[in-house]
Amino acid sequence: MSEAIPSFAVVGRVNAGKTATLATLLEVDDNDVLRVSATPGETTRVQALPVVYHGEELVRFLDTPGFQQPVEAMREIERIAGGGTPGPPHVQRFVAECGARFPDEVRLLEPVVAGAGVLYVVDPSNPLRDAFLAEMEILRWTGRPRLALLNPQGDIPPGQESAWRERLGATFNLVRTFDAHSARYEERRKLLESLLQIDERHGDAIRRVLGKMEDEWQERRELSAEAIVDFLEKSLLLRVHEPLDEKDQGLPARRERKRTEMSERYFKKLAEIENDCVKELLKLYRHHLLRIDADPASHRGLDLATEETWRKWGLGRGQLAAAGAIAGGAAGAAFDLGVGVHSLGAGTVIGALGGGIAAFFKGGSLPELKMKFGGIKLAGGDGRNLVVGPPASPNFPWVLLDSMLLRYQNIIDRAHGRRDVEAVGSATGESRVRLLPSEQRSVLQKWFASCLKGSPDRGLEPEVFGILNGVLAHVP
Ligand SMILES: Nc1nc2c(ncn2[C@@H]2O[C@H](COP(=O)(O)OP(=O)(O)OP(=O)(O)O)[C@@H](O)[C@H]2O)c(=O)[nH]1
Ligand SMILES: [Mg+2]
Repeated sequence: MSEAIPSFAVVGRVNAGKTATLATLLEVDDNDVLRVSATPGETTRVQALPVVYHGEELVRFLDTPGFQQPVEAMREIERIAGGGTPGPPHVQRFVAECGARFPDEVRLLEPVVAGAGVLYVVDPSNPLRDAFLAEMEILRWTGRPRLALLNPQGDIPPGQESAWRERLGATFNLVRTFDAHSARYEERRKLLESLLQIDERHGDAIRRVLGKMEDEWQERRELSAEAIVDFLEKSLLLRVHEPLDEKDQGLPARRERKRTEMSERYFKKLAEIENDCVKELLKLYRHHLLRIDADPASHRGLDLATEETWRKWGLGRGQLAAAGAIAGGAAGAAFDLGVGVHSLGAGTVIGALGGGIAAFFKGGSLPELKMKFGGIKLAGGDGRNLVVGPPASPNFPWVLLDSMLLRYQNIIDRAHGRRDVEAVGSATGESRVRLLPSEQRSVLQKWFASCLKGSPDRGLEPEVFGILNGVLAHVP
């Protein structure tokens, strides 16, 4: 093992979650690279996981097989020490001589004896038995810098975590919790910082890893903001066109059929645009086991038609009005909102809005929930066309944005150490756009309106990007 590259071996009882811990820390959700499994003894050899930035290996982690016979191995090392206090030379001899009887213990101790630091993973929902105490003793005798990680896999009985902490605190340089199934960026960063605390000799390399990690995270966020701006623009510009022939004009039922078919096509395309954005986000955050779930058939991805969506996502009525989504321009309809309505002039009215808004604002606590489309527009002159465009609801762009922000949240919440397949989903979580300051909502609304009118305001785009980048930075 090269002395120049700091190495850390992840050790612990079989099934403690060693591989899952590394998978989450290093963002590997691929079982071909790191096999996480409920079968004890899954990892049978030491696997090196180099942390490489731009071709340079900065730190190396080592996944190891779990302790299988810690008590017997401890006794063997004591025997080698011949009644004296066991220490590094005795562990070294154990590694050199006892491979046949203790294949797992020898394999996991090999890299430690060769100079690696120790990350000891325990599941504190297990009672603190002799076998664990034996593991701790052996690791103490190696004399290497040691960090203990509590990775709870189930409910911890009262008092048990403090018993673990107390015991570990006596033998390890530092004790931290790292839940391999839920740790996120912040916890990953803290784990790396803990390595600095147990082994300052490798400080430079670890600080460089931390710096690179921060840069990379920022870059991903910016690329995500770009992907979301692109998604919103494409969605708001989306129109489905169909020529309108003589028969369509003569037969209302036929025309209606055509419109239904076109709106289905519209939502299918919308779901495709949405899926493309989610795909991009999954790629940026290196997830392969999250399923993309926008379903064009049910429009589940947007769910604009359900009351639930309106209650949870998008802006409230007053917020919509303040953002300028409603500008009092709908054919002089009188709105009685009980809040200040800023009449910002017809210029800011979304092009596709129709009478639906009046119903929305005059209605009770909830908007009228019927889908309203840009409507059948007869393009004048030679080419007569049916056009299906964005739903007329002024909340449409806000619900689109909210649903994507919730997906983003779900993506960055997902720990790479998990191996279950899950839908990205958007059905949980509270509205994020409602938390935006009103000036930011106005800027976004102006830009949404320009997109809906078919000519995105390029001048506003940097500001829109900046706002979204800021929003993503506040997703924990
Ligand atoms: N609920 C929960 N389960 C976990 C957690 N960490 C690991 N597991 C599960 O525990 C089992 C063992 O995880 P692994 O990471 O394979 O454990 P290991 O220590 O590498 O096991 P071996 O290689 O067999 O020694 C798997 O089914 C994991 O999904 C956790 O934080 N929470
Ligand atoms: Mg393993």
